[in-house]
Amino acid sequence: ALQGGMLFPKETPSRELKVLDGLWSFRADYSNNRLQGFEKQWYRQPLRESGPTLDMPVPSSFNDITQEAELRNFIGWVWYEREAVLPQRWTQDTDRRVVLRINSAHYYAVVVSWVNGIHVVEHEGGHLPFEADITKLVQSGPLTTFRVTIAINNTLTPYTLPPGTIVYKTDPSMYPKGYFVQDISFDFFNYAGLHRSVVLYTTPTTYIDDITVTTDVDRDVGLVNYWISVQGSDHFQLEVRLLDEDGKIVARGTGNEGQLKVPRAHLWWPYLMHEHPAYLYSLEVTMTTPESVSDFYTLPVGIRTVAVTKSKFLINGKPFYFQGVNKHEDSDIRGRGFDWPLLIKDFNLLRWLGANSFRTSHYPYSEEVLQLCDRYGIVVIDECPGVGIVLPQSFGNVSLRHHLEVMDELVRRDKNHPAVVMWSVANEPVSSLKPAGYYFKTLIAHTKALDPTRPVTFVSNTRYDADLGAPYVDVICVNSYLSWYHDYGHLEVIQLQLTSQFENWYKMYQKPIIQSEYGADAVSGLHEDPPRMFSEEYQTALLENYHLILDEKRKEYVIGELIWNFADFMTNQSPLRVTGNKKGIFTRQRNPKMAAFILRERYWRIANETR
Ligand code: BDP
Repeated sequence: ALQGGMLFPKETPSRELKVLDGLWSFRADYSNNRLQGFEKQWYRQPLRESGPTLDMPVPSSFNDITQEAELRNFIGWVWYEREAVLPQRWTQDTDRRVVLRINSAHYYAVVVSWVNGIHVVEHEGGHLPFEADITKLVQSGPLTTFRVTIAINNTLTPYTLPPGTIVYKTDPSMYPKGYFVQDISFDFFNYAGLHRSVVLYTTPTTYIDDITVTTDVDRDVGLVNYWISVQGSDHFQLEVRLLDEDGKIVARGTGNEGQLKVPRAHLWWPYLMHEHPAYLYSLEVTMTTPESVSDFYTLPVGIRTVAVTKSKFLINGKPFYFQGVNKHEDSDIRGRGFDWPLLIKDFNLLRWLGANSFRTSHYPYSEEVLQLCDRYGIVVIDECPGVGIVLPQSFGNVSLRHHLEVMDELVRRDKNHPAVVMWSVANEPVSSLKPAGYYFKTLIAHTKALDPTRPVTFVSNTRYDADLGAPYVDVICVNSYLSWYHDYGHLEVIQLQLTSQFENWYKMYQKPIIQSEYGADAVSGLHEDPPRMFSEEYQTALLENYHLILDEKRKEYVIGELIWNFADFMTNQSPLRVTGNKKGIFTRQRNPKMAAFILRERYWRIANETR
């Protein structure tokens, strides 16, 4: 079980925040064993004293920043360092806690972080935040300038999420001595670095550590259940107030847990499903102690329900159809690094498209993304980094234990977002392997225990009658690439094959189905009529064939369609990929291909039908 909460760090009247974005000093450790940084203790002194450094922007992947192919493809430890100047009151007032938070250090990362050369925290896993309480360190002397050093390793093993393997090439007639490459079974570039902000923030010494909110609806009364944990002292009082969008108090409560009742509640509705979608209340939590310490934290709350029947996905009791996309955190130069302009552009494109949902393929996205989904009413299938699970070892106990922990961390971080309506524990695992039954049974049961309010799934490309994990999911998510990876060039088989696909799965499991991926590569600007693979016409024609069958089956038990992919994205180099995966309906620079207009027309038509 995890210790402590992971509330999004923000300024409140009792909390300060210092964002350490900008230029950091950087060095990749090219020594043969990649361990020179540890052996020579680079963290003891400013990094520039142990050798040359690069200027590295944070947040960003490091891979595409320089002109060095060696750095783009680097595997091993990289070192980041910068100084932070702290206000005197942070280092002198002992009624304050100072916390270092790393929002993500990608990819697989054992992050070792030091403050002034003193080890403070390690973490495994590239997409979820972790923290260290550094109060003692910053309050131990007269210093107000601190050096933060972070070492990140992007090596994947069969036991990391996602998994990978290092392959040593030992034939001296073909490869230099010590040569190795990383083998991965997932289709996106293994970007690495400090992909999200590193921040310092303060709380009082007795503080609100975590808040959990679940919601329900009883006729027109909204029910908001809350649990609050406080750390630092046993003597405190808690008050909660729920405010509507006009700032009017609609309910009050006291104590660690309780239920707030909101008469005539405004429900949180998805985009396009209601004239006022995404209604958010604010839960203001106030903690006070007899010594008159106070802490304040405000959480946005969307009141909504989620339920799954044999053939429907219900939000607030009404059937919801996922018309949306799969995404990646991916763009030119910054790789997987967080970027506000890109983010807002993507949301504007989603709304232009009439998309009401996306899946966070194939890893948890930044918290800012989910906050915007809450505000815009974009529904999210929240996926953990369980992608490329194909090796038998990756279904063993070591992997399972780590996977359970990642779900602990994911649910802890994202549990309060109304936009998140379902967890996805994996993408395209080889779920026909014998241990997959136990693996998914355990993983899904664990996730449901962590969060009994949301359905759980994983995304399958296994045959319906060979999938040992499917019995445990609430919703069947199927990927298929008809007339792309099979019968390529033969658009005429799609309708028949897709019909069989849906009917087989439904007959076997009697659960609602999402077409969780489908698509075709198209090189923007490549035109061919009659359509040929890789042209925009082929991509469009393929989608149109899928849509004919989706239109039939969505009247029955198909509850969604998520195109692969929202935008072109970078992958490893391979003869299958023309500088990356080109299945985007937008280019990597977010310009529309023909397919974007087809989908736009379709999504708005479906929205208008059901409104
Ligand atoms: C699916 C994967 C996705 C790939 C896609 C493709 O889930 O990550 O990018 O195929 O090959 O199998 O385009």
